[in-house]
Amino acid sequence: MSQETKAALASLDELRDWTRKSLAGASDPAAVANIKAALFGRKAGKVNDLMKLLASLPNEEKKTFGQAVNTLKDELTAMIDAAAGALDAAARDAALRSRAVDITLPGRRMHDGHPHPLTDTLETLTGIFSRMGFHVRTGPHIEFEKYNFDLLNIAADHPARDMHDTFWMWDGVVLRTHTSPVQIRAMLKEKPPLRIIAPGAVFRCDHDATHSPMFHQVEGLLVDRHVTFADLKGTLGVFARECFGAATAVRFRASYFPFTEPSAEMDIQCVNCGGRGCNVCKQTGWLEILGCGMVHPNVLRSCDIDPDRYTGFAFGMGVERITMLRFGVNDLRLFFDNDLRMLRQF
Ligand code: 2NL
Repeated sequence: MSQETKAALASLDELRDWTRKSLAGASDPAAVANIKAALFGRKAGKVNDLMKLLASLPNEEKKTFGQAVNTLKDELTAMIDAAAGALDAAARDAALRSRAVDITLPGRRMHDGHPHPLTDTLETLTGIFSRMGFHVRTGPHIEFEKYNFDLLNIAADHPARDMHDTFWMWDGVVLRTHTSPVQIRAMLKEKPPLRIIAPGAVFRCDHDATHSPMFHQVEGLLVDRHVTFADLKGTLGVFARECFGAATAVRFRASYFPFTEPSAEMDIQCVNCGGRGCNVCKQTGWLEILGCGMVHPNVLRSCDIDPDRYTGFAFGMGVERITMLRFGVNDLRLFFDNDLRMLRQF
């Protein structure tokens, strides 16, 4: 092999070494691009310069050298691609690392929403009576004095008016003090047989540890032919067992309401002590949970229902009181503070 060809082949090795070193020192894609241009640039490229050597070589050795140049070209291209690829991967790696999320950190706790305990009780109570065939009826919070008092056998000079510390809106218009007007409206509009349940907010001008100016009631009314006090006791006994458990004992005590005669209050065996006596039931073993009675003939008459043909029973209960018993809450005001530390316990 001629001296010229040996020298030419040696310059190929030099170029390979130069490329390797240059690429090793290249720290970004631009540096790699510069090296590529220095090798393959159309005018000043080192690989093009090699081809110029070809002319000076003996003819029979040109093929060997030409093949060696082609092999080198492939090698250099591969080296450049590898270097560019490595820099690319490193850049991508760095970018990902800078945005890294520590998946071992604890997540942020999501709190599920749920109905307010009073809503839960309201729905439980209306659910029980709905399944017994009562229809839910609602009415306005602002009521006529007539529907809230007069038609309920509570005359203007009736002492029972003082029992209800009434918010007066205008002459003859009040914030309803009970949900009875809903049932009055039902009796005036829909004729017997009637089975309705009236849940909702009511208002009394009274505010202390055991009274809120706005609270909730569920009242019920059933009017039909031949309805007796036995129907009342049976229905409310079923209700007590559905609401407080199948083993719940009930008792009825005589009471007074102007809109019912006779009237009674229903107690259940204390949910806290089972009747043995504790501070929840004030050592009596019993808890009062509702008032009830046979609808007063005057009330039926004032709604154009003939008391000689129809009789009925009615009842009313405080939703806050029942919620306190169900969940063991001892202060009514906790229901209205909307303190999440309280509400999340349900
Ligand atoms: C109580 C007592 C009661 C009624 C509500 C009623 C309604 C009509 C006719 C007759 Cl339209 N009565 N409602 C009857 C007896 C008792 O509520 O302690 N509530 C919290």
